Amino acid sequence: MQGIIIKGIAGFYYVKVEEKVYECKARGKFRLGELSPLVGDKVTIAVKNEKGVIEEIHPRLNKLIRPPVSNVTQAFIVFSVINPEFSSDLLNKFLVLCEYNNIRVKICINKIDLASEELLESIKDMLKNTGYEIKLLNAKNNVGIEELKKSLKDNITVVCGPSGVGKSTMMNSIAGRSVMQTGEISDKLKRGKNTTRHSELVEVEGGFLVDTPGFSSLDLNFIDKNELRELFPEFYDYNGTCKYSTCVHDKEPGCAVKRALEEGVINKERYDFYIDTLNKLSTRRNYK
Ligand SMILES: Nc1nc2c(ncn2[C@@H]2O[C@H](COP(=O)(O)OP(=O)(O)O)[C@@H](O)[C@H]2O)c(=O)[nH]1
Ligand SMILES: [Mg+2]
Ligand SMILES: [Zn+2]
Repeated sequence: MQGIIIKGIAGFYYVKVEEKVYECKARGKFRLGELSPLVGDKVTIAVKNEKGVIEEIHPRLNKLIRPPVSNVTQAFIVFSVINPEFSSDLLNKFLVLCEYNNIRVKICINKIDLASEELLESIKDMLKNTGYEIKLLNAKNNVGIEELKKSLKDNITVVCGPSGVGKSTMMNSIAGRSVMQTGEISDKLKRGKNTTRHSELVEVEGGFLVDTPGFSSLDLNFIDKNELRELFPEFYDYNGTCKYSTCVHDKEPGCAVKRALEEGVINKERYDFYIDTLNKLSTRRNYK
């Protein structure tokens, strides 16, 4: 039978096959080898007396480290306008990570009940010509939730962003039931109780949602500096139009990206973030 791993706890994997969930062990070869099962994996299992064994792990589309989940196709990157304050640097890091893993993105700006128009305009301006979708939400009052729901079908969607922005509130609104604990206290408890948090796929609207722990920093150190330019969608239009094909859009003459920057077509904050990241990757001192 073929199914998907929705949860893993203490050596057991819970594999959903159509409407049924089977508790499975992994075959020995997976425990010894490099490849061990991950939540999100599509697997082939053999079942005997209701007990399953994972026989095969199907090729992965991608593999995230934090949270440990595979085959993620979509990300809701959640920030709040305030409490905690919006960080364009952290948003840009999330965007680069999603590009790297080929994950479609919806940027969710939450707590718009507390919003200043000015901030929203500046976020939109920063992301002009990137193609990223921006959704404005008031998760606590179900504003903007319906549209997100419609995009879940057939996707594994991670909900990521800093702690306290409203990810759990949003997931509960989307699911229409309490699938996640919300509020500061639960976050503190979670951190205290389980240092190793397991991820879990929650089935909603014909797709799966995954919660992630709140990040206050992200590591981009593993990215090849020569590939970084491919992770900025607003540069795509200029592929092959710089004077040098190896142009990393930094100090080279005849750079089409820099021209677009000067013309205001590419946003300066995004470009500066790109150069800053490029420089950090070039020196590679544990870039955090
Ligand atoms: N004002 C306002 N508060 C919100 C909204 N969404 C969530 N919150 C509050 O923000 C706090 C953190 O929410 P939570 O979902 O636990 O955030 P998480 O850490 O990202 O999972 C809670 O007190 C929520 O009630 C919103 O749209 N507006
Ligand atoms: Mg939470
Ligand atoms: Zn260039």
